[in-house]
Amino acid sequence: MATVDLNQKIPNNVGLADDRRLQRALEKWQPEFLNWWNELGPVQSAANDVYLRTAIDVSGAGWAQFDYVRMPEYRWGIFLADKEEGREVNFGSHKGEAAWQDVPGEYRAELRRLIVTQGDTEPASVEQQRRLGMICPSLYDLRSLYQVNVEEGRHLWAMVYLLHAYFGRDGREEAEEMLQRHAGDADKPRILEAFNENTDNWLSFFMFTYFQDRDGKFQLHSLAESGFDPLARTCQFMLTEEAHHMFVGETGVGRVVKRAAQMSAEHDTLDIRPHGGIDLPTIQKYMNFHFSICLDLFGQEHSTNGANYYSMGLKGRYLETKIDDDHVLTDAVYNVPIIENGKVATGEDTALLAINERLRDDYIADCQRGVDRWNKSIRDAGVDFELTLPHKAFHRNIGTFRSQYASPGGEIMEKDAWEAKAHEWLPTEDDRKYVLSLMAPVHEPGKMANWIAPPDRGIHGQPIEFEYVRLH
Ligand code: BYC
Ligand code: FE
Ligand code: FE
Repeated sequence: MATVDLNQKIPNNVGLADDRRLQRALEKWQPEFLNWWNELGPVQSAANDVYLRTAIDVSGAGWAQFDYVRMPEYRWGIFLADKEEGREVNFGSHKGEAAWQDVPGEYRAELRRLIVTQGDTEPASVEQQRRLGMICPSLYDLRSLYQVNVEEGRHLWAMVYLLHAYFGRDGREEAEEMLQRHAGDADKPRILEAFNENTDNWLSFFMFTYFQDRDGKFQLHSLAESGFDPLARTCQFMLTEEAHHMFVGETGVGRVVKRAAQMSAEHDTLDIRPHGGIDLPTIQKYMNFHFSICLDLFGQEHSTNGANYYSMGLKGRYLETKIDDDHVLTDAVYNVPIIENGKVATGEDTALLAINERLRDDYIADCQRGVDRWNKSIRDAGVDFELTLPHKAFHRNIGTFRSQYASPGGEIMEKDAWEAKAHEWLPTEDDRKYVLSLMAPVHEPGKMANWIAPPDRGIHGQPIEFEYVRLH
């Protein structure tokens, strides 16, 4: 069950060959996916040989095979974590019932919406990152970008499989639409705001994989708790791939920070632009931007959708089964931010209605850990600067703080005063131009662009100077 035959037309561990209808439907979608990949995936990449890992097994160690692959020939497939016998719905009003192997009819619309929203982000991120390969800071980084891209493509397959297998005709229609909405498209944008943003430089890419893929981690964890077993199982396996995306983000930002700190120490100034570095204050601004748009991805603080998804048993909390409470939350409360007398204060909501906020809080705590590590490397270089996550009220477009003007410290301000300060807090046109001006491709194996430190080690035991991508 666990091992996957990569020679099948659609590699899978779901017994696709035994379900001819489903197999035919997915084989019809496959060329549409490839067309999309060729048109809107990584530009000018089709002929490159890329040292990629491909999933061959879903059970723990040894799930990956590493080899040179041309991306259009990547074995995108359908992999579900192994079934856990006797699994139950672990939360909500159906707690204790056997986990559902089919879609519960009364929750069909909600479940479809969750799967569609999750699925939509996957191709969106590939579209957002499609031009980055042209300006890679090293072959090592180019390979990381491509690895992330093919896996996001596979994550789309994961959701499309669920739509095809469990939602009949409207599932197939949703699968088509996944390839029709596009990141940043004026008429048919992607569903969630952050997936329409421009990601045209590598500092943004690393921030994206640190902060935005981490939203993926938390959302996938919540869906991995689902009482709808096929969704839970597919998300469990997606999480193993997700870990690498966040590694790319954490080490990527970490290497830019390390180089900035080195240059700052060497020249005894934070202003390292004359030396071709990305200065720490600019890194802080990019962090403010990416973190704040990602906080929006958790939805409103007070959400009946969130409460319903939970009570229906469709979407749980982070590490639901490890939490010590009744998992029904009829009487529980949760602290939520409110605005009182022009200040951010702490209010109380029912735990059910505050499900989104709780996940956002779990996410923030997880984000902070990498920031602490980056700060250690700044201190180690002997530089007096500290990166800080902005307050959750800062630069928000969903929920309580929408249409508010809060500083990164969390002070609510007048619009004019905020706007006069915004250039200190968010990347300006000039900052963006400067960062973009540094983005020139580096193609010599082992060589790094000047603004980024080399990684500590290579991929899969290979040296850093390994030819991770053979360009053609
Ligand atoms: N943008 O009740 P609320 C990943 C809408 S990332 C635009 O708070 P809910 C990945 C909302 O739809 C993980 N609209 O919303 C990362 C609702 O609309 P209606 C992606 C937004 O439903 C990197 C209204 O506002 N997975 O995998 O509780 C690379 C009321 O809001 C936004 C998921 O998101 C927004 N940010 O929460 C590749 C999991 N936020 O009903 C991949 C599935 C809210 O008024 N999705 N709205 O028309 C969900 O669980 C929920 O849809 C959300 C939103 C948590 C996103
Ligand atoms: Fe993903
Ligand atoms: Fe990801």
